[in-house]
Amino acid sequence: MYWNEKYECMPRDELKELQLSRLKNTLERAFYNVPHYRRVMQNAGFEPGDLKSLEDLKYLPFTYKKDLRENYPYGMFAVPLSEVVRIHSSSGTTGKPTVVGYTRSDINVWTELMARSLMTAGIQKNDVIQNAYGYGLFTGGLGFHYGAEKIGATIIPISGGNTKRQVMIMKDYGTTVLTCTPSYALHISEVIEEMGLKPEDLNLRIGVFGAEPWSENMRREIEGRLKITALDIYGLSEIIGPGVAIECPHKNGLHVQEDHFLVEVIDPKTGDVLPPGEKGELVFTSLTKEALPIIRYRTGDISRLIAEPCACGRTSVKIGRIEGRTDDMLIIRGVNVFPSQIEHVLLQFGETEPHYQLVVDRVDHLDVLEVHVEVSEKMFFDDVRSLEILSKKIQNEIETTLGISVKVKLVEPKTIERSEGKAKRIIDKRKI
Ligand code: DLL
Repeated sequence: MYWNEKYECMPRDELKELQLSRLKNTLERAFYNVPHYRRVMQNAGFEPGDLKSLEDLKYLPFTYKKDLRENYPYGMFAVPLSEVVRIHSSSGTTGKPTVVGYTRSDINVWTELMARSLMTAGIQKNDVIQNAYGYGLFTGGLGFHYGAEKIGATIIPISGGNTKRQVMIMKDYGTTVLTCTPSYALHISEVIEEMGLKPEDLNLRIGVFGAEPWSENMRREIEGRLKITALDIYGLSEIIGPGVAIECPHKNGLHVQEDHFLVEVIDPKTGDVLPPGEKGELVFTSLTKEALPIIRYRTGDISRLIAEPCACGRTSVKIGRIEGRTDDMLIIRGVNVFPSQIEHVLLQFGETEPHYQLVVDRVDHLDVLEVHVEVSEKMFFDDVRSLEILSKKIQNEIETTLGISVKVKLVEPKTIERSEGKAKRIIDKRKI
């Protein structure tokens, strides 16, 4: 079942022509409306008119998360704010978030892509979708919401959290599709058991999970516990949100919505474009976005291109499951966290030393982040009460910055292992 067969199954020659003409428009839009793009393109000696074929894309400079940060909040927008109908944002590398904007047409495109994605996953008009992705600045909640309404399915905009209520609603409202992060799906499956229910007591049949890394093992676990088909969805705010790529039930890679995004895989060290099959960093270029055109965006996500035709009939190239990141970004309960954000907070406190470690674990399938930080010699001999107050203060500050709960553990001076090279700041005990 296709939502838009014309584009989902477009012959590749035709698709390439469409991509080229859309790419030309995007370059012009960016060059003439975004000072950052004009500057970097001029520095690279490449102007929009120089683009003759899709292969010329490799001459264009990359765009990085830091470019969005440096142009915070609206400097990368190619339209006046009066044309922007929605803002979303995600975590930045040091405190400042990345702000993304959408024109009415961008929202329509996103909705179309989410409608296609849901249909690709096998979801139909008569499904009842329980959307447990967070609603708000995060793109997950609203992205799924509008796509589900578009295909005429029934959406339950429950957002994340309050798991017992999730289960109760799942049972009482006859939910057939669950959308959330894969770790939350596992947690929900446990609570279902704790509440004395079995998958057979529910109507669930499909899950669409993403926003964080997961594995084939985790898929098997979720499918076994919930008795559903679990499919992977990929996206990022800078490109549009969820719906950049989605698995079909053949479970052999995620179809990229190539009429709206160009995908490349590059060697993260040299920047060279790699052929299909080779592992590297995903780089996306938007083809139709108005408010925030984005050229060769370095996602930091590691994957590979799968060019073989898919049995589902869609002609798009696919990407393999995300296998890791090129940087130290952690995803904790679906929220992107950079260690530098935490360091930034810690350095504001004179009572601590700049030696810290982030210990991440999964307890009952939920991510737990513990920040271990050394206190100064002087502080260490203070009374327990002042240490407690300090720990609480740090915890509050980090929680305000990251928007997720953390535990703070103050440790004795000189107990965090010193390194002679790159500091080992992260101990990730999660098994995915
Ligand atoms: O996580 C958008 C999204 C929402 C995708 C709901 C899927 C479902 P950001 O908050 O900007 O956007 O985070 C983007 O999350 O660069 C990846 O590192 C990671 N990510 C997203 N989907 C997957 C996935 C949303 N399926 C960052 N597998 C990306 C692994 C994923 N990592």
